[in-house]
Amino acid sequence: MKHVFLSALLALSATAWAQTPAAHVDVKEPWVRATVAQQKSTGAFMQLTAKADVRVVDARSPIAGLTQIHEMAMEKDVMRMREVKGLALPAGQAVELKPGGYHVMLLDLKGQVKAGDVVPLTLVLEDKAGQRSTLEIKATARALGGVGAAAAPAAAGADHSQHKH
Ligand SMILES: [Cu+2]
Repeated sequence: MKHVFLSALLALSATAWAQTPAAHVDVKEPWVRATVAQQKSTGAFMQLTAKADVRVVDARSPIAGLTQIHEMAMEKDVMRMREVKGLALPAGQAVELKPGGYHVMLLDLKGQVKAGDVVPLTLVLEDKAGQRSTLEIKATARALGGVGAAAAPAAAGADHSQHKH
């Protein structure tokens, strides 16, 4: 009796997992780097922790014409970023998407991203069985210094023009 009950439970949880793997990924502090006028691309960053092994295989955002998963890496002494096919999220391990490392690249931006803007992001996840699901994220735009002195005055201006309605 006990054995049968356990098998049924296991079968149930396996099914639930297959249908909603996205629910098993914890997202911490999602943010997008605010842009200056005319800037055509930016990055999105966050910390992801999956309960079971999954891969981020694609990303989408309505603010970008094209969205890719990128990594920054040294290539012949030069820091470059390049597109990766996917980003593994090993079970129980926090994976950091941060400046200088992995990030979601938002290209062909449809407009300026101002500090405080809420940017919707969708991550497409794939589990070991090849089953895909989506994870909806709301990232907040942050104006950060350190991108270069030229960006600072524009970022300050963006703060002044920010109205919340
Ligand atoms: Cu990039």
